[in-house]
Amino acid sequence: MNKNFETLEYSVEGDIGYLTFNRPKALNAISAQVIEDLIEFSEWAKDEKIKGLIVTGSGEKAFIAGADIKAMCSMDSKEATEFSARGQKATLLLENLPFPVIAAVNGFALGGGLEMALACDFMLASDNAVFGLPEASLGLVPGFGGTQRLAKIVGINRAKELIYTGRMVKIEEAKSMGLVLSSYADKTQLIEACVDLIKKSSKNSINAISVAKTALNKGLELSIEDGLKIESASFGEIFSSYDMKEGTQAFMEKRKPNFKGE
Ligand code: DAK
Repeated sequence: MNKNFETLEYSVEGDIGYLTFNRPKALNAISAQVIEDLIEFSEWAKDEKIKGLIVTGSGEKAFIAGADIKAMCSMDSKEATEFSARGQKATLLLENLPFPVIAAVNGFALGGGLEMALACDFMLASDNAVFGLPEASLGLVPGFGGTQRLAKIVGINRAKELIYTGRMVKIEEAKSMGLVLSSYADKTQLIEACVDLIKKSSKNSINAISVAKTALNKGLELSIEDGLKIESASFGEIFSSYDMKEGTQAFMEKRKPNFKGE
């Protein structure tokens, strides 16, 4: 089902959802309204029966050029804490949606924009993509999870270097540090690649993917012992699913499985 918000657009084609950050005049910068829209969207979208979600920014120039600097200028400490808390809630809801979520990074992904992309499962990007956490150059610190999620992907040394210097990273370097999986000549090809990836994963059980995603996301926070407990529980849970019975039965009958996502 299509659904529009003041700052976001959501549409469905086939069984793929498309979420677009839509403030092109401000290079899709994240205002308080964007955060509220994203929370409302994510709380609603968790029940969507889609096989994957592609998250992108309107236009060709920017995915998201960061938190809205003009709006942040006038915040006091209390408002900034609230803004950060709501932003963190939004990224957590996005991170835990029960289907694959791909950030299609077209152009600038800076500050809060990179933090939004980090809350997705992974990033594919266009060749003109530029990444960075320039908060320190504005006298700020990353406030939407950047100090936590970046290091888990690129390692603590590289994350510190990027946050301390605030420097911009171009696409080849972003791929070499594991921040981006692959890149494409333009936005059209980028979206096609995201669709292709979701189509490949949608041949598998969305139920199994969702359970594995929860185990992966939760496990990253835990010791190996506690993470393995989550894996065991997930493994047990999946044994009562229709898709597990169908997938294994289909293998034995030498046919393709007909998954229902339950
Ligand atoms: N906020 C507001 N407006 C922005 C913006 C932003 N982040 N980025 C761009 N814009 C606006 C520009 O002001 C301009 O608007 P007009 O002047 O036309 O009204 C329009 O978008 C087009 O931008 P430019 O004219 O600057 O375009 P250029 O091609 O020349 O440059 C650029 C593109 C992306 C290099 C440049 O716009 C730029 O440097 N933008 C700012 C990038 C940046 O520093 N991003 C990080 C923001 S800090 C926290 C929560 C969150 C955060 C921190 C703390 N807590 C509450 C604790 C996160 C912080 C950030 O994200």
